[in-house]
Amino acid sequence: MTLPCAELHLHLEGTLEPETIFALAERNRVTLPYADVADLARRYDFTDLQSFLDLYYANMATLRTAEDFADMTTAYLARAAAGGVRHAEVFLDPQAHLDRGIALETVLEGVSTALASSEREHGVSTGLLIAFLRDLDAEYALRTLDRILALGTPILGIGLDSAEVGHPPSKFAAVYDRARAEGLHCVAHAGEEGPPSYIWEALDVLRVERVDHGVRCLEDDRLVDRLVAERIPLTVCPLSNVRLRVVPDLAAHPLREMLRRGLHVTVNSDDPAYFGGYLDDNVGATARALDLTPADLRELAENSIEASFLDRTRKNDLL
Ligand code: ES4
Ligand code: ZN
Repeated sequence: MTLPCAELHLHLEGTLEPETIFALAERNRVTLPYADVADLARRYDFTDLQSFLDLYYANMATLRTAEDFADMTTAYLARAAAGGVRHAEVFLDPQAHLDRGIALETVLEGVSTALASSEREHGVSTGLLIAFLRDLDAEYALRTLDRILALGTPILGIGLDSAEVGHPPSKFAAVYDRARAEGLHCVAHAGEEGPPSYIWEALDVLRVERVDHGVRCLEDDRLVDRLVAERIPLTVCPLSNVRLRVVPDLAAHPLREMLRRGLHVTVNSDDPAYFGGYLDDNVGATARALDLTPADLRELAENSIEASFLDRTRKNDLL
């Protein structure tokens, strides 16, 4: 997309391209269980969210130093800028690295250094969203949040990701209460594989300001009415939805219907290295598959900026 836009649903660890995974493995002397880049790329054939998550977490083994985290972040920002992204609010999964024995300081130093120079180097303003792994317990998330706050790393807000079904938002009520008390923004993945009731919970219990994915809201008319009335942004990721079989193909994606029903939808790339494309690729492929009009594309770009946590002045600069 050549229109200036914001990316609001992007997992930094989901930007590791197969070539980068091999380069990092060599740099850090990590042995990969794949013969070569092509062998790894052949495994990007997912049947559901969990089949993707298994590979996504396994490939994180190649991230060891602050430089690795900085390089991953910088490569994403450069690619995003080339696709028209002028602002990015990006997710990081610190617990996935803590669990492999990488220090929190290492992870945050690398990522935050790269984010801090992004506006100067790439013309992309940034914000960091700390995502908690919903399949782990809430006490661990709370401890991790407290440690990050104590380190003083600038963060914009928190999110909730990983295996959705069986891990409803309400499990993390205390984490979100704490984040809100600290002045952090609150978002959560809900209604990707999980039912509409998880979107209700994200709104009512976690009091999120945006819903990540949220496509299953269409199964509940009352929920759609509420999302429209409260102008809650949904960060939709079309190529992700196809690759994780949330929808059968792009032509069947509900994005256009969501726009027509007045939902505040934005297009995002989720895990671009795994799902077949960055934000501009998502917009281009979806526009072709769904015959989106120039007015639709303008609405999507404007929605992304409005749905961001930027202040009014910077939003107006980008609009
Ligand atoms: C994710 Cl697509 C998706 N859903 C849930 N958790 C995730 N973590 C990274 N990508
Ligand atoms: Zn996601």
